[in-house]
Amino acid sequence: MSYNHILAETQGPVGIIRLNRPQALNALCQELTEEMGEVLKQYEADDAIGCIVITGSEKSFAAGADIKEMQSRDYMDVYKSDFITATWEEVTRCRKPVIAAVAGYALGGGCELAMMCDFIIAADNAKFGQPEINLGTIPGAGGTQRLTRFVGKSKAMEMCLTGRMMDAEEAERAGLVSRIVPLADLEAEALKAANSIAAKSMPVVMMAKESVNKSYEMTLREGIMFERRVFHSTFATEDQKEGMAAFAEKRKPEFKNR
Ligand code: DAK
Repeated sequence: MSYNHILAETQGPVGIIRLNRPQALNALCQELTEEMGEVLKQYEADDAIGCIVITGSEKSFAAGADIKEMQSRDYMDVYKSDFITATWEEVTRCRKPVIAAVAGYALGGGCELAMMCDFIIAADNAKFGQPEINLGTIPGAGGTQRLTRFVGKSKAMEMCLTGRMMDAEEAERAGLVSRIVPLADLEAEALKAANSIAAKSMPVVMMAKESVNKSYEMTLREGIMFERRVFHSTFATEDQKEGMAAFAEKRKPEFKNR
């Protein structure tokens, strides 16, 4: 299936979404977010897919929501239509892991989209920022909340109030990205990570993802109890039996996703 603003392809067990609006530095227009949401749902439903990668171009992951599309909308319009929220947050509904492979600009909604993914691998030319303040607005897809959780109040506040961009080195130091790779290796490294995840037991990967995400929503005591219960439940899977047997027998596990 072909789309107007993204390229979707699968490579083995990895579903790839490439944002593809080069003339607008991959600005996230409504149609692009609808296309992305549709493909994410397909990958979620496809048992052959074990991990998803969202990426952009070498110059830009995404330079934000499409400012030209947004500029003429008024309050009642965005409020009543729950402006773009419906399609934007599809990535947060994925139970399978989603990796953001970011090169170039990840600004505004682009930074927010990357932060909605499970982790970010950054090329050495990546630049992150929440420049909405320069447009007379504020982040609207989680920037004030997720960025603060990633990098702490002081840096998040500075970025949201001044619109200053962070380069890849600063983003890694601050904990926004899991690691930096040379631009030329970004796709290969993201695919390597995605293939490594896809080779594990999918239900157990989903349990691990859910458990890490709970740490954002629960107290430590509740989160640890949630983890404990999920940990116990992995012992009901065939894959836990296989994983531990394979270790004891000094062979590679063959997970059946059961
Ligand atoms: N929207 C529309 N077009 C954009 C764009 C954007 N965000 N960013 C770049 N473009 C377009 C430029 O207008 C230009 O188009 P032409 O003039 O050639 O037609 C083309 O892309 C190339 O851009 P530049 O000529 O500006 O390229 P430079 O290399 O000189 O500069 C730049 C690159 C990234 C520094 C610059 O383009 C820039 O500052 N762009 C805007 C960045 C920005 O302010 N981003 C935040 C947008 S607000 C929500 C969800 C999300 C959001 C809100 C709500 N809900 C779920 C409720 C998100 C809001 C935002 O992201």
